[in-house]
Amino acid sequence: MKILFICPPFSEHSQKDKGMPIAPPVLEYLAGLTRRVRPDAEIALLDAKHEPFDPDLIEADLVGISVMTAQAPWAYRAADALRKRGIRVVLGGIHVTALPQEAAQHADSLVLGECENIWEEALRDAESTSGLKPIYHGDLPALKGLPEPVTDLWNNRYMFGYFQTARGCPHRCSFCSVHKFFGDKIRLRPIEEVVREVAGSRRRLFWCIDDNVWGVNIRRSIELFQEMGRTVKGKWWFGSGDLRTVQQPEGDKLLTYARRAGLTAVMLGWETENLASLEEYRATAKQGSDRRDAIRKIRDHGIDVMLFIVVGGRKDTKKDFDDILRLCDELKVSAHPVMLTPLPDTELFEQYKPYLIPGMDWDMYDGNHAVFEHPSMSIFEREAEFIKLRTGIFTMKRILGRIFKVSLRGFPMSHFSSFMIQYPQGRAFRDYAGQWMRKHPEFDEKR
Ligand code: B12
Ligand code: SF4
Repeated sequence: MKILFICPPFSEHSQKDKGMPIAPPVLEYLAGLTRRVRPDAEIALLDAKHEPFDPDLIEADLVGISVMTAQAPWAYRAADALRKRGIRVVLGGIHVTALPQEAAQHADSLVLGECENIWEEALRDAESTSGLKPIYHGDLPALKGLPEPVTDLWNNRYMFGYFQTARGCPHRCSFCSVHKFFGDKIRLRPIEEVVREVAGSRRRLFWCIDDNVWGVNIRRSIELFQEMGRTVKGKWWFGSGDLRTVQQPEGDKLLTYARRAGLTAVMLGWETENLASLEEYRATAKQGSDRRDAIRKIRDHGIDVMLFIVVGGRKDTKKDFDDILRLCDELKVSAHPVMLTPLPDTELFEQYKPYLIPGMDWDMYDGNHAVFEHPSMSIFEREAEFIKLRTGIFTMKRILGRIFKVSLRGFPMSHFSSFMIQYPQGRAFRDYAGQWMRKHPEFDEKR
């Protein structure tokens, strides 16, 4: 059986520039899982962000498309075109799981939730006379013995691969899909399996896609980092963590071993400077009591920091956009701001339902757009502030200023990684900002 897995591109309203050179984890993982359950299958991968997609040229018995919300319109169009040619399409991923009735109109079959325990059955059905079932319900599998990603099927050269050590999150941030989809209890991969996978990979640079490389169980994080430091040599990675954990008494120990394990940069959910918004998003618990000090501490250990930020909520004003740039300058850190986006099947979606702007397709839910009414700011005002903030964060002067703030304990890889994370994001966003400004000639950058 010939199976093609596709990762849709960013939405048509997002940046055209490709950003960081990261191989889509989900495709490498699905290839690994498929090789395990159907070793005879012929597998191909298509990252439509980097490669052209022409449905008329696709030759496959089965196409699997992974769908995040912002990718849904592209995925549905692709699926419709492939099915018109008689190619069967399976849709899976977070958006499909949140809105199965919508997705079902564009697929022969849906895979809802995590697919480890049902993918073999779906492939068997695809070849049997009874055929694919309309829906396969995945569960929350134990993470022992997961297949390893397949990295040799690409036409492209990606600088960064990925690894994952856990799924699920006990926090309940209202804008986030993770605790709903992966559950609110953390499931852990055995440390020896993670270490074997990373050590054996032909790649040297990785993104650890865990939502909390630390932030749930400090003892487990320390053990993982100790083992990685002992066993994995000449490999470096970045990941996401929280601010609270490093403020605990064992914070220094955690950071020491994290750097020895190859951690060069960490993305932290600061979210906002507006305390009313922080409470509204239920994101206070993970902040700790002195988050500015937490940042200094991490950087003193030679690990670079990028803040995850949400702007444009209904409790935010123009000041909250300005405060983020001030914060970046004060702490000399970079930030990845997104517009607050009520994604389907999150608590925020229910809360903001009355304010959602009708007629906006899901590709507008990409974190760059204002998709709900605001008490005092128009759509244009919010998007203009967002453009100013995001382009302001990534000027070359600011990028370089930040790199020199990372302690020499992390030299040279943390400094190299700081550049490799910041520069492509800045370039991609400038490209997007250029498109946005052409559509909005009334925009005045200096205002
Ligand atoms: C890696 C990642 C990215 C990467 C790469 C994504 C990619 N396409 O591969 C990049 C940086 C590009 C990215 C971008 C964004 N991301 Co992102 N990202 C992630 C992250 C950290 C890991 C996802 C992952 O690769 N997991 C590993 C794979 C193996 O697992 P998986 O995808 O969950 O798939 C499992 C099942 O879902 C199923 N499955 C999935 N697809 C399919 C398909 C088939 C056919 C089958 C059979 C099964 C199947 O099988 C897998 C194993 O069980 C998640 C957080 C998380 N914890 O999941 C957020 C996450 C997916 N991202 C999210 C968001 C919001 C975004 C952005 C909009 C954020 C932004 N504004 O910058 C952009 C999207 C931009 C766009 N316009 O498309 C949300 C998605 C919510 C939603 N409803 O869509 C998540 C969940 C984060 C969150 N906190 O809510 N992201
Ligand atoms: S934003 Fe991060 S900490 Fe909050 S629920 Fe999502 S994954 Fe957990």
